[in-house]
Amino acid sequence: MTPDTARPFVDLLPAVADALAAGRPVVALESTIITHGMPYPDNSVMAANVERIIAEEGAVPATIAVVGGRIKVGLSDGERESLATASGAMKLSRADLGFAVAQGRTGGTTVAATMICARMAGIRVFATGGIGGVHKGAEESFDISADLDELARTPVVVVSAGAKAILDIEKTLEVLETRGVPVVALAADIMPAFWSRQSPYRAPLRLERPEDIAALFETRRKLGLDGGMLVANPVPEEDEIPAGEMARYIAAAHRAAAEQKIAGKAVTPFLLGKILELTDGRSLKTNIALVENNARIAARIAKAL
Ligand code: PSU
Ligand code: MN
Repeated sequence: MTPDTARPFVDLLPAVADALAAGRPVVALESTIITHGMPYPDNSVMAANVERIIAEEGAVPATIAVVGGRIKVGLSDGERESLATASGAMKLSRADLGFAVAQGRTGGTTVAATMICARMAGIRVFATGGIGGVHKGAEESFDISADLDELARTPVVVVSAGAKAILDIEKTLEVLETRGVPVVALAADIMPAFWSRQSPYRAPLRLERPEDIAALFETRRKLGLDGGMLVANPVPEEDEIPAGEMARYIAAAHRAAAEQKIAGKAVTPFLLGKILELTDGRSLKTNIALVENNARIAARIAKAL
């Protein structure tokens, strides 16, 4: 639950405040993908395009970030651009959100922190690229993203292209099941793998339309089942990089991370950057396409709610 004492730390963009007050659909967007997930200027172009797509679908976009200690729900064009070029922005998850607010810092919010802030504002749908999850070798490193715990506790629908394929998707699905998080593939039987339409694993649940996702969310609320839901929306065919091909780049990126002893929150940004290099920018094009595709579906779910 969000206490009322959180309100003074949150700035709602006027368009977002109006939409929420009028009960019109709003879609939250994360910002770690802007500060740590993509290089400039692609991050800036992506962030603007995703907002435009949501608006074209008839919903109001709310990109979430912490700027100078203020929790921003909805960024102006200027604020979004500053964040895209900010050096030294923090990567904020549940563990560091309060620190950034208390210390007046600036940072991109991960899936976990964006869910928390979306809930504070009363937003129920959120679009991202891929969630964090159980890293390969987690049995040694204990590296499991806080995104999974947040999905278990915070009632927000997260639309993704699955878990990033740099992760151990099988273990990620296991943890989500243990924590009681419904994982629903949209019109697919197989769990997507971020850059690729298919992973080797079946999706736990399948629904055909955004309206069905909205109905499931509402049913879970009425049943008193708390926590969020993960929607796995496969990247469009024309934009995908087949899983067999990605496997080579992912393995090479993991070798580089091990050689350079990359650990903790640096792991995900390092691997994404390495894969971008190894694919000559192709992974970035796919990443942008899948975020846009998720934004479109998230807007439709928000409209149906
Ligand atoms: N999706 C993307 N690019 C990203 C991320 C997701 O397409 O950069 C970010 C998200 O913010 C996610 C975070 O919450 O990576 C996961 O980081 P970690 O594995 O350290 O929890
Ligand atoms: Mn981690």
